[in-house]
Amino acid sequence: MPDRYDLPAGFRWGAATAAYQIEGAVAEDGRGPSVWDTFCARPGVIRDGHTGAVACDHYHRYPEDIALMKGLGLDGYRFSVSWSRVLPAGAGAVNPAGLAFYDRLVDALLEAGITPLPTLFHWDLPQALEDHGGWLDRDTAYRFADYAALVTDRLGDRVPAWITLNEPFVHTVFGYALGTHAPGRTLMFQALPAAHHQLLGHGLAASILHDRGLEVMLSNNLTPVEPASDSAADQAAAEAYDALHNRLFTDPVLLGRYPDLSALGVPDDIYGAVHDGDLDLIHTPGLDALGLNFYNPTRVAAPTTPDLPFDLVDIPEAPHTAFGWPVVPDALTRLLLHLRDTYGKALPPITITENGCSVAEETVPDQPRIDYLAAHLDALAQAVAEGLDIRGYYTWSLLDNFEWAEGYHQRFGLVHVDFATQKRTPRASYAWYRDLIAAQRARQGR
Ligand code: IFM
Repeated sequence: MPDRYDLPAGFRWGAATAAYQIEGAVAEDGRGPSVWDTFCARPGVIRDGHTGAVACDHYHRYPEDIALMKGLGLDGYRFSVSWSRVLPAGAGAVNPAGLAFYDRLVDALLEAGITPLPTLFHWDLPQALEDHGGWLDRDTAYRFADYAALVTDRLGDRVPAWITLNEPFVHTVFGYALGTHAPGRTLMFQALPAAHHQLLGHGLAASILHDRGLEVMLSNNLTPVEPASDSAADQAAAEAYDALHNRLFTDPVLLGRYPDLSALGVPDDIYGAVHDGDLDLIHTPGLDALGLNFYNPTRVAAPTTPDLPFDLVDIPEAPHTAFGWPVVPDALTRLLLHLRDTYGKALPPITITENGCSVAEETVPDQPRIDYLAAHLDALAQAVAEGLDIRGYYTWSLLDNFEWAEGYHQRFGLVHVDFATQKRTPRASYAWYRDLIAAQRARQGR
């Protein structure tokens, strides 16, 4: 039984999901459409034409899913709130049935002894706001703050900590630059105002939450960037990619400034999106913890075409997950130490808000996932041993779920879901994680 991690007292063990990936019930009880409903209806954009219309039917089956969490012995559960379930048009009229669902969910979690950790935005923007420009429109940041106020008015008495945004890098790049995710825009670097407006929305919401005595986190998908060689050209390409993937989303929040984006050809004011005072609004509220979603490092070489200032290349010597992502656990330690070296005293405590892998096996045996999780926890423990303040670990994901453009093909769950019958079957990794949590508790005498 694994009991070897030396982690701080109070370290929280959790699992994570997101609304569009598990809830289903997309047209029920007054929910309005989100960009993902619209995008999934476009032919050819999602593998095998899958959609999140039913997903894990968690909207109806949440008591069973909470029983699974209780069986794991989780301290915390990270889920996201569907903006268009509570505000069907993104702003204006509130849907009481939508708020009531999250009320029931939070109460049931607390009843099970599990602390809810909600994310306010995990990519499912109300379609009505997208119709006005989505995150390219500055006004969306203000609508996000209103939505944050509404949801925390209702749940803030029972939910102490909140994540504002999930992975604004991925949402901006896949959703607005490349068009492989909703809303399917292909603006390349002209997409970056969407990044700024998400960060502005974060800052505005963070102030409101702090005024209410709530803790605020932001979950970034960060990757250690390694140049393919020590040639000056590969190193310059790696720096350009690091600015885009990592620093663009972390520097404004922790340091109050954007990194130099000139290698990407992006002007300092991000095509006029950055107004006077915006960086203060983003930076001043501060973060109570940085949420870190970690999957893999990225190797970068000098560009081979004029389209981009970098090429992303494989890491052939590493094993790969079913998704084709390289498995390099010690890159997590390197990333954590790099964050400390880069941000120093400006770095808040860290919570790992996602980490996990998809495996090829459809059903219960999932040894590759156990190996992946164990090696990444070793890497995390190593960073703790070197002085990093890490407060918790939420694995992605509790359940197999709708994996965006991959549909139901990439299975990340500790629990297998048969999408035809909705039967849940805990995998070997479920038992492994349960035993790990129990052993850690015993080790810490709680
Ligand atoms: O499923 C996603 C999640 O929505 C965001 N982070 C990465 C996961 C795996 O791709």
